[in-house]
Amino acid sequence: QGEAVYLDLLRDVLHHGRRQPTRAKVGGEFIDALSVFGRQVRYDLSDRFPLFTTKRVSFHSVVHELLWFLRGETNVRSLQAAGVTIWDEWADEAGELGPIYGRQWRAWNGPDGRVFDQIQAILDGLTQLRQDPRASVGRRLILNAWNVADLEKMALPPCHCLAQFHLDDAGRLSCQLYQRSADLFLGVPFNVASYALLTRLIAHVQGLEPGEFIHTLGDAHIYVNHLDQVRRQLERDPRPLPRVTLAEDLDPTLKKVRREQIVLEGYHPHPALPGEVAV
Ligand code: UFP
Repeated sequence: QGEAVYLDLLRDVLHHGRRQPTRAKVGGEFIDALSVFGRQVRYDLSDRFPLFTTKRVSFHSVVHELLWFLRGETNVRSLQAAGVTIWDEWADEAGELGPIYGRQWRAWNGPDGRVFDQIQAILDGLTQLRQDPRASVGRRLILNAWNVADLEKMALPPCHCLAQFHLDDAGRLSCQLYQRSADLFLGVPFNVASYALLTRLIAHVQGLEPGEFIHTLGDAHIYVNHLDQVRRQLERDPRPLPRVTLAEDLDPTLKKVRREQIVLEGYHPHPALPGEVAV
């Protein structure tokens, strides 16, 4: 059961995390967090989907945000039109977030004026690799959002910085993410679902089976204003994970995937546990 490993991590940080000051604020005041440094959690993607059940996670928001990244967008207006407000705190008056994930994934600007579409490069790399398992891209399928030259223009430096994809000899596609900073209560359930879905989408358009999502965490923390909710969440019994099915005719570039082409089934979570986000 995939969710148990996440709950173990929550318990680990609740019991062994060191209380640290942070730069983040809640209600205008600095907030501390219980924090550990360096953890790794694995989720099997071959059957069920890791959308956690011990509190409701908004799959709607996960899907819209990921499709927005995949379209290369960095303005919150189209997310807001879909009822998704998760990026609003960081946007300027025009709704802009600067060159965050969408820009880096789809249009990383090279120093010589060339523009790099990292998602398309991964799709093309997998196409090559399916034809030739010795293709040189085999261990180089990297999606990197940490563009040092652009960091100061971003509303928030990337938390999920770098992902590597991996195709095994059985045709299974796995993904390992390095997340430098992880808000375990609010951010991580979302991040896990998002990368699980990205892996499923890439596997689907390449005719591959989904393998594992491996989540490697730098600073893994629980903000102290979330401790009561975390204790309540840990008292709940996880339920069977849901399933996600994808339409057969997804856009092979993943730029024009539509919300209704991604269907969640069998999701019966415990009620939501609201918590205020540290900004
Ligand atoms: N955070 C996540 N996941 C995300 C995201 C943000 O956990 O996808 F965008 C959290 C981590 C941290 C804060 O609590 O947001 C970012 O702050 P900092 O840049 O100081 O690490």
